[in-house]
Amino acid sequence: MTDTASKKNVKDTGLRGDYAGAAPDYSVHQHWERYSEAEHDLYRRLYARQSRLVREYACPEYLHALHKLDAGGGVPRFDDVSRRLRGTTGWELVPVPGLLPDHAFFKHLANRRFPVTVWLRRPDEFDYIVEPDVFHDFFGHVPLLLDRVFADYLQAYGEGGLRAETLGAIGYLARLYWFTVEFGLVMTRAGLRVYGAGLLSSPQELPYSVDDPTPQRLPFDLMRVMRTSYVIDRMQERYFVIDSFAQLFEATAADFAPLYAELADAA
Ligand code: HBI
Ligand code: FE
Repeated sequence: MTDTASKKNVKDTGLRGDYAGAAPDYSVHQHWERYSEAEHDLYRRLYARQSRLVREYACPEYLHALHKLDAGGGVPRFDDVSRRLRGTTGWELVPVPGLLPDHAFFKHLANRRFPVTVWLRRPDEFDYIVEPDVFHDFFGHVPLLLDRVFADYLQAYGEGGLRAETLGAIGYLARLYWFTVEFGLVMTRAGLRVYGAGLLSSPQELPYSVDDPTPQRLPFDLMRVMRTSYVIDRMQERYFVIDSFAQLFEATAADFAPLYAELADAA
């Protein structure tokens, strides 16, 4: 979700989660029984509002998966959902305290494990939160783990991230994540739709990203995406539009080493 985690050791970045008790892979226990009724109610209200909005703006694959998951009755039990995911695309959820250092994050994705933050925002953060909480991670990211092509892309992305580390090219791949997994748009027969989690979980930016004339909407181009910087704490000034998840998956098939070299020369 942000490159803060990749810059410094997350234990001292002032992030909200409790990293002290995390395992070496940054996993923690979800302790689902510890969520209060007030937290389940806040989650239900976030889910009710957002699931009305996504009907109009989300891509069909996301809507189909959200319906299948049917996880709007409160904060979901990650173990239950992992069982569902393992049986379809082989993914599972890993409870984490929040943003992870890049290596840990990529390692999980490369092994079909999606890190999901365990804490929920406060009521006064109902409309906006800068760090990913359980609502952003679950409502935004988890449903598309049920889509075979997207799920394959995400694993390929994780493997690419581990390779990028050895080439000092994390920043370029963080941009690819940002402009696809977090803020990606897709052109469908019915028009422009959203698949990016940062948009799907945002009440303001979801309609804005499709309806507002202000932001640029550019055709997905791998090199252009990796050359484009982004801001994390306000609405995006540009979005990239893919034709299909297959297009995304194919984009990761290339060997990125020469691309990184070209980007570094141009920088
Ligand atoms: N950690 N939990 C979590 N979730 C993310 O989306 C995430 C992260 N760490 C790093 C990160 N995203 C991005 O910087 C990577 O794309 C590089
Ligand atoms: Fe995210």
